[in-house]
Amino acid sequence: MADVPNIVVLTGAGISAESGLATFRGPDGLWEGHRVEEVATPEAFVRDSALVYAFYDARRARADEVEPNAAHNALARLDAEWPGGLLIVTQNVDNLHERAGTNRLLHMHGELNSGWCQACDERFGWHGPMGEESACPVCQVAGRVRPDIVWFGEMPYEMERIDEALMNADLFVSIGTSGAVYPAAGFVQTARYCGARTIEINLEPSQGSIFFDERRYGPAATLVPEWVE
Ligand code: BJW
Repeated sequence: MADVPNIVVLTGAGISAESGLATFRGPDGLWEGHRVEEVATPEAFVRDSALVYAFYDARRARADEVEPNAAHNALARLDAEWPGGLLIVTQNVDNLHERAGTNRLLHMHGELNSGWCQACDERFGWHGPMGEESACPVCQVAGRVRPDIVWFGEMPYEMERIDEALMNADLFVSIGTSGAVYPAAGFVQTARYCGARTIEINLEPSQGSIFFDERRYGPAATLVPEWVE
């Protein structure tokens, strides 16, 4: 299979927009008047944990109400049928890629349906609300469970695996992300430097649009199936 190209796909909030999940930086990108940079930090969690729990409770509940769209489904088809290397790296914390059937997937910014105990350092599946009173299902300690989400200033997950895939990629495709948040915003440059062809699929040019060899602008649920076919 050495001559089958290796593909890395990066997805962001824009791929879930047509499922009904809000993006972060668009006109509807505020949550009760707060910018994501104000709630998605370890400092915000120390300062006002109730606010941060409420932010993720609302998003966890909303994510359960929506369905994968044609873009998630097309990537799941690609995953099932592509004979070469493929890694889908999502910045999204919803589970729409896996609900569409994608297996070769990494959640670099964590998952809404996961909790992380600060007492015993274990991670575990989490459904329903989380709060100050929540007890860890592993060590039973209460009050030390936080959303398993990568906040600003924290190290995104699986960076070694992602870097390796980017270095071996022949094609890098970025879908539905503004290119405002690092290190994900820099993946296009790494992949390009290592010889990959680069494609951007987004509603509008991202902050790193100049680094893409090919740019397709419009809704992901239309453009991603077109690209996959
Ligand atoms: C559509 C559409 C449709 C709409 N169809 N498209 C280097 C330079 C400068 C700063 C830094 C740097 N390195 C690190 C930093 C600091 C910081 C950072 O990047 N700050 C910036 C604000 C400048 N980064 C970090 O702190 C990260 N950690 C880190 O860097 O650790 C050290 C390290 C060093 C070296 C190597 C590795 C690590 C951690 C970042 C954590 C981000 N966390 C969040 C919140 C948590 C998750 C959650 O609650 O959901 O993750 S922030 C938020 O932004 C969320 C997202 O995953 C992330 C990206 O947003 P995304 O997905 O791009 O959404 P939007 O809304 O911005 O864009 C949507 C796009 O879709 C738009 O363009 C629309 O047009 C489009 N669209 N509808 C197609 N239908």
